Amino acid sequence: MAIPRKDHRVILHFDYDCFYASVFEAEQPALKSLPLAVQQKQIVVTCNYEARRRGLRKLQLVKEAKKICPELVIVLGEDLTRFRDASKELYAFIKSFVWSDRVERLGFDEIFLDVTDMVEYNIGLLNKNTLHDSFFHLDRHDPTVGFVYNATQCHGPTWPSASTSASAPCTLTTALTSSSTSLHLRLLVASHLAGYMRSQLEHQKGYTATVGVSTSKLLAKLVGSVHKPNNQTTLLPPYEPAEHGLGSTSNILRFMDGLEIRKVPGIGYKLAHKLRAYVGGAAASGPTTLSDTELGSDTATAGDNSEEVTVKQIRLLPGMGPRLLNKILGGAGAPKDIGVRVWGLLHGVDDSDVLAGRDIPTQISIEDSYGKLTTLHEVKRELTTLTASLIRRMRTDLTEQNVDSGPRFRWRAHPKLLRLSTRPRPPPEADGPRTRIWNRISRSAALPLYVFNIDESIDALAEKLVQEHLLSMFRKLHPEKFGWNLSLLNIAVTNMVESAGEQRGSNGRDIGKMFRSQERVLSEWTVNESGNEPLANADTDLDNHPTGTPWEDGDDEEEIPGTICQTCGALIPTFALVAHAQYHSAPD
Ligand code: TTP
Ligand code: MG
Repeated sequence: MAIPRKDHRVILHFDYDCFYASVFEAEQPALKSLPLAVQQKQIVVTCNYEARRRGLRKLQLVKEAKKICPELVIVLGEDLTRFRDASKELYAFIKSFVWSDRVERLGFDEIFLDVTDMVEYNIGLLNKNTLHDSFFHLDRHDPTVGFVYNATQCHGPTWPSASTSASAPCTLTTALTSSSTSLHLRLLVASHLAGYMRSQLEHQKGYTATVGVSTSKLLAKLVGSVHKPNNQTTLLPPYEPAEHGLGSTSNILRFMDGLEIRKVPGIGYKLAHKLRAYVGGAAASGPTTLSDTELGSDTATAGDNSEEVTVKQIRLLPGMGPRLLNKILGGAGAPKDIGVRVWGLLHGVDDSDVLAGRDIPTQISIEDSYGKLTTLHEVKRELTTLTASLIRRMRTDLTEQNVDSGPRFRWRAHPKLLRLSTRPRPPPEADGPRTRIWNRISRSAALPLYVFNIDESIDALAEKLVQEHLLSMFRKLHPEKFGWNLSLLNIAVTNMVESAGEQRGSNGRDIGKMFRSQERVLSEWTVNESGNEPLANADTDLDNHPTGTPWEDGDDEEEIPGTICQTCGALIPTFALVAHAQYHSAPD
């Protein structure tokens, strides 16, 4: 089956190395030479490379880590403010290099960039006679801004690597003679931009990153992780199989084939489980055909599920294709075209665009986790603390200095809804071994206008919001006087409406009108039940992504932190849940 691709784009993926640890190192450079670990609850969520050299790894018990490295310096990383701030600062820095606004954040420490226009512009200016001494223009309007580079070869490692490659290494000669000439040249030029940006990031900001260069978000992210840390990898063409040849001539297929299926974004815990089980079942019962499978859907859940399975193993199973994948992966809650989508992913297909960055978040949420929260007195105290943080964040992220006459600050956007979520602990016996995430319950209501009063103190506003609104929302969520045992409280403001005409692409709604109608709603004090709200982006399974792309929405990072691990009690940001779950499932 022919799989069409959007190969004309050039996409970079940046992943900062040991991000949380690097944030502390950037604040205190002396830490760089010491083994450094960031602790949340009793877990080392990340550690720097000095610590990794001494045998430490991410997601290790603090106790164990100290045993391995008694001189370990441990810093506390439960307050995410510094990581969020650093992430925003680095995003702005990286964005400043890129011409298009297609710069998308994924979680705190990953960024995708669409640099197609910059690369094409620079290819247009290449001078065949001085390729060794080319100049990469970073500014279309100022020809002096840029850097010198050697356009006869790629910057940094490639996949396949120059030494192991059956195909020729990434040089301009191959770029100009290969059948996929322009693709080769685009990737070669992009690899120099990636190298330059990495060095600027390190020298100007003190952070190192691992970068992937390819034509889609999926491939750029996957190939980037081949050489870690502080390095980059370019996925070389050919990207298409030779016209009459076998699939193995495509470097995309060869690269994808070697990956464990769980590594592929979009194939999350659930899908990987079903695929592994299917492979286990197929191995046990001999070659399987589509009609075998059609005889009984139980095949999909039989078999040994502990084995790692590669993309190649799945792809080459007898009868494998979108139809069989639909049989294996379909079912309640799965998108109808799950088979086609996963078949595409196994072939490295991801047509999703790098999304333009927004500087106004879609929502702001603050939460905390608790070992035990059982009395109304404690709830009120915690709600007040969280609400004060929320209002502080609203003021930081949603206001700007007023250049006109009038008040000193103005709101750039107004959230319309206030949402309170809690997560009650289920009784122990109700909790099967596979339940990794407890459900949240939440209620929403119109956000009262007084919250936007900048002249009022944050503490007074927080007290008022809790007394007049949040406590009553809480009682509606938990009508019983006691007996509930909460593991989490989250307060969020959502349904952001940008102030008229301020933001590019803003639909310029009339805020005054909106608030007048909101007053009416408020006076009736209606509370909307949002029911059992599943954790957003809790896993990377495609069936959690109704849009059909394997990517989280970068703007939704405001939901971070995500959830508490039941096994170790650590607070895990949503984007890190998968890696964290793998940590617990890995044998010691
Ligand atoms: P990662 O990108 O997984 O890790 P990293 O950037 O620390 O290290 P690497 O060099 O291997 O990329 O996660 C980004 C940050 O997310 C990490 O610095 C700490 C945080 N995190 C958690 O808080 N809990 C977790 O379980 C994981 C995996 C990460
Ligand atoms: Mg990282």
